[in-house]
Amino acid sequence: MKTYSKTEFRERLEMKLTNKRNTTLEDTTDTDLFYAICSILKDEINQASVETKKTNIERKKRQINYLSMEFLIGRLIESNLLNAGLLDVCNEVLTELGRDPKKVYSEENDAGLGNGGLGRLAACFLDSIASLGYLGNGFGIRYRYGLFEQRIVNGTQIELPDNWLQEVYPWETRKIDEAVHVNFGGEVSSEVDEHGNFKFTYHNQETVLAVPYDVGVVGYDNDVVNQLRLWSAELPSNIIDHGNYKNRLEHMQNVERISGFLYPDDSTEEGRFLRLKQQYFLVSSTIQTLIKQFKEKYDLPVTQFHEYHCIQINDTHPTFGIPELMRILMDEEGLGWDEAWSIVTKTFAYTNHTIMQEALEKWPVSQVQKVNPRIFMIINEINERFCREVYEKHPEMRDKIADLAVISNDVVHMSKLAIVGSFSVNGVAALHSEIIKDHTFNDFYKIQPEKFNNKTNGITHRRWLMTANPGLTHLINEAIGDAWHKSPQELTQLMRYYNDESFLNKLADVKLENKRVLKEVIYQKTGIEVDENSVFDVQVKRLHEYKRQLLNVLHIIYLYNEIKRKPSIKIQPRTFIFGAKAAPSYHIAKEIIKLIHSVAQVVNNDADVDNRIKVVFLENYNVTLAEDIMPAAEISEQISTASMEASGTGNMKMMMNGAVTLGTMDGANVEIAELVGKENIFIFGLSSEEVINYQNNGGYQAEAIYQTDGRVKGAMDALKNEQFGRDFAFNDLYYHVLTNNDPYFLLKDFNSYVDIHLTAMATYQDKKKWNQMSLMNILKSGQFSSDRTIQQYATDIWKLV
Ligand code: 26Y
Repeated sequence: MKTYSKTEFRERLEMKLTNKRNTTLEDTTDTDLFYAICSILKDEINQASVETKKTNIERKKRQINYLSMEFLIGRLIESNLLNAGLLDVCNEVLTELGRDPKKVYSEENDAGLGNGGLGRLAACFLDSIASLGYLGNGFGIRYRYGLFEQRIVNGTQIELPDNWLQEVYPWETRKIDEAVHVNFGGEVSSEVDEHGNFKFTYHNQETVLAVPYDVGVVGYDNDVVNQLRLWSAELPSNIIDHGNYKNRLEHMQNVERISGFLYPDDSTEEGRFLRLKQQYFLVSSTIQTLIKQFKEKYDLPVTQFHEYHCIQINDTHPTFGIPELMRILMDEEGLGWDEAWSIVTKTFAYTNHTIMQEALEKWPVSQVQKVNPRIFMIINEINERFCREVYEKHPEMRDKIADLAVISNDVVHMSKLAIVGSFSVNGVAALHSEIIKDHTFNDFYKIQPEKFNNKTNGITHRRWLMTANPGLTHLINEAIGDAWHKSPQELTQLMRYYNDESFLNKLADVKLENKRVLKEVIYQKTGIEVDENSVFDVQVKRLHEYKRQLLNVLHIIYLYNEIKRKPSIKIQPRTFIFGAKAAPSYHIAKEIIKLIHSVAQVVNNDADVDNRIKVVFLENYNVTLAEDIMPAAEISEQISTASMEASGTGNMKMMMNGAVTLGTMDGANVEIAELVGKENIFIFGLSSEEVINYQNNGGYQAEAIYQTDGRVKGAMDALKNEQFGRDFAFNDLYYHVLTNNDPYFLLKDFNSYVDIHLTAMATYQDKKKWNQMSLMNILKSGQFSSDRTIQQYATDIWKLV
């Protein structure tokens, strides 16, 4: 991409301000500046994108298509500037103009088209695919409203619509000429043609227009621009509503609802059905497009499709892609079942992100039929053929067929369909991939072991270190140069500074500065004044019982009661920082948010505490807020019940920014521990094996621990008495834990959690030692760059190299 001197950039900015915003440098607003910068960038991106597409067609290489119901991309301005090589010059020009670059960039709304980890992972992957120069595009939905905006009113979560498209979204290009029709519902009839083959025709279907909006995905310093294609649902203009405008308006609104909302949960029947329609909408529009482009651009028979296309499905949400590709190959391209199936099963690869039974997608047959009857027929056929194959080829598994079946008890099991139709099934961390093989999908592993593999997650170090933490980036560049920008594993070069006190002090200075920035954010958002010299202990992630925010709170309650018991007690001052959205209908999760606020209210204002502990809840945790939080974190709380967090990626973000993990041996924590060594991480609690053993034997005796352990009882009783809320406000939480026999092992792990905090705080007293731990975490974090992850996907699964 073009490089600009400061003068050139400034001239270009002036030109854009005049032409696009009808204003001048002298009296411009931050909004004008933001859109003018976007316009400069967009010119560069479009240019490079045209080149990338051209070379791709010429090279005729295999392409990866990443299908995901979620892309949590956040803001793009800084990341695009960085990758295009324009971040420094833009920052300098803005600063010389007396503008604060951060303020200008904050004009961009977060694109919150995702719930959490899985959506953010998809965004990091796109950045790495482009930065490594691979041919790969993302496909998702352009939700009119993204993940809800969280407001806290009197300690209670309120959900507001996320109106992210209120202003023009500068990065997208509407491509109406590439719109496709997606058909829902109706009936199917079949006839036998002259060759004795079945021909299927569809009637009375509802046709929806899928309009693509393309967002360029800029590779780092390599002139590559891939695409993220987001589909939007519209009413086709040729549909006639018999001149009844009221009907037409209703019809239009109904259709547009398909891409109306990102679903934060699936609590209502209507919501669930719409979600299912969204899934089919995504895969049908995408796969139709891939086939069409393949035929137009490559001039090859469709039987070679899999040689040029691989489709990675991000969890089971895009699994209907499997029957949809079958449908197109058979009903539209005229292939027979076996030929079509052979192509499909060489095209699809499935990533699993959870082993929690309640999160594995299952859809009633009646609903799948309603979404698209032909798709259901194909799923049914896939199931019958698969069951027959197991019966014939694996006699030892005959009594397991009911468990393996894709359809059982009138329910379609999406993960089973995904496994049967894919050539690869991967977990997202080593431990998780083992659990999948040994437990979750053990029966499938027994008959198709070759499909199963692991790809440990990663995060893009460009966003999570280079743009989020310029202070640390600068320090690292000074120390080891900038080879790590393209080869993040080079961060290990920092080992040279392990005993260098002056470097370690500089590292501590950078952290302190980042804590000051976060302190200001906290003050602006909550009015709470925190001490930048206290330890910043951070737990930010979606709110879920298995993630155990409640364990964190119980510990804070314990600390508070210790102080109350003995006000002169010596404790390391600490700031406990939370950020978490709860699914709108998840009652217990919302109660935990309330509890955090009530505890904060009491602790932060108690004179006995004397500011030694502060509790802060930052509302509306999202990608942008995370960019302020990660660089300031010192303790990274990763305390899920062992075996339940597939990987976690916040753990990697904080590690890369020099925080030390305090966590269980779960998800990717296990690999973090292995890399940094047991001395540079604080591990506590049951192992995943222990948890699974207890689960298989009906759990452990929670009540007994509660009755006999004073520390546990003290913390739990605080929920029942009125210490943190009038009218027994947290009775629900108290009884929820005890009457369900504590399924997340809060009480079982409580003591070892309290103890590991003591160890961590004792360690913190030795500043040099702490800085060394922090450095060790940073220098080993290159392993968790998504560049490493994508390299592995590209080599082992996608076969792009
Ligand atoms: C079916 C629907 C309601 C649904 C929607 C979203 C189900 C699940 C999800 C999202 C799951 C998710 O974000 N999982 C997380 O994926 C991360 C990336 O692999 C992991 O790091 C993390 O452990 C896992 O919980």
